[in-house]
Amino acid sequence: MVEGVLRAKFSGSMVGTAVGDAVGAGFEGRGAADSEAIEAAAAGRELLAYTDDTHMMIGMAESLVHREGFDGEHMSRVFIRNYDSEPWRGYGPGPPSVFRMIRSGEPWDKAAGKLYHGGSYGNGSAMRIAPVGVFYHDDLDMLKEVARRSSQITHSHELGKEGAALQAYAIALAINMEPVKDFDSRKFLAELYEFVQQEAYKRKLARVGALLGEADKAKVATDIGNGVEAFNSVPTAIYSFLSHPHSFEETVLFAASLGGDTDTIAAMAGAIAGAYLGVDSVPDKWRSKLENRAYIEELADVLYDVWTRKKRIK
Ligand code: RVK
Ligand code: MG
Ligand code: MG
Repeated sequence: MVEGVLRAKFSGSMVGTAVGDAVGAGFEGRGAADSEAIEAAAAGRELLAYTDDTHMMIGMAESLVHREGFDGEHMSRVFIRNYDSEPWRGYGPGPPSVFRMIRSGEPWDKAAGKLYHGGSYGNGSAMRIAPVGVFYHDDLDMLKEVARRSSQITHSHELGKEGAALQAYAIALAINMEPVKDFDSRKFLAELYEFVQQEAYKRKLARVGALLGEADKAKVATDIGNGVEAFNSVPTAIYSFLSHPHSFEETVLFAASLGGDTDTIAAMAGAIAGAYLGVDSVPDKWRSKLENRAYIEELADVLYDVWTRKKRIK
């Protein structure tokens, strides 16, 4: 792939997460909305501020850059440092409890297992996964391993880990494809279906296939899910992309209008769309107002440079 195209895809996935998060924020916990209402709300805001989804994605990228790859202990420290400086980003209940345990001496890969029963299956480890999806796009075994290990820091339930791995895999597939007119949604979906092992995800991805071509938002939300659990939101983000593969804007507006966990579903849908279409597909009306845009774009660029350097050494 041409250098500039791949660089734009790295940036597209990270900026796509942040823009999706910011556009979807403010509509959480409600029922389905009109895309026009989501668009009008974004247009009315001076700044598109992001939430914990993007804040944690930034932490993932900072750690990958600093360690030139995955280091769980380091990544957990970066999460804690970032959380301590901006705890008001709207974190779910799980991660701050894990951070407290790690701060008190619990090992980074053991703390999360003490939450809920057998760890969290919230979507918190999938929503932040874009940097892993792009950095390991050319090594899918490592991608799966690192997605699961990074999830282990805060979301150690098998369904949490598989949700993070599935979202990373979707991003990697999208990165590895040139955008084409006749994008084959069913082929993309079939690859994801082969990748997952848990029955919960097989079932949800089968629903994604059954509903492709349906415009009924309420049915999508009920059948595939719009909740905070990874299995009720990662497949929904995938559906949002697969039903609008040619448009970042339509993908994000659809995802954000499904109700429920709108910021996170739109963040994950935006991550896949941005990885496929590149950062220039993100409408300027949103990109120009994104909070910390310059920093996020710079981070994506540096992550790309680290990836290039490591590839040359290999
Ligand atoms: C506020 C039962 C479980 C569970 C288990 C449920 C931000 C719990 C972001 C829990 C995202 C919730 C979101 C979230 C990300 C998880 N048994 N219930 N084993 N595991 N749950 O606490 O980082 O918005 O109801 O790990 O995944 O925008 O409270 O947080 O929307 O899932 O939070 O899981 O949240 P947590 P998170
Ligand atoms: Mg959030
Ligand atoms: Mg959310």
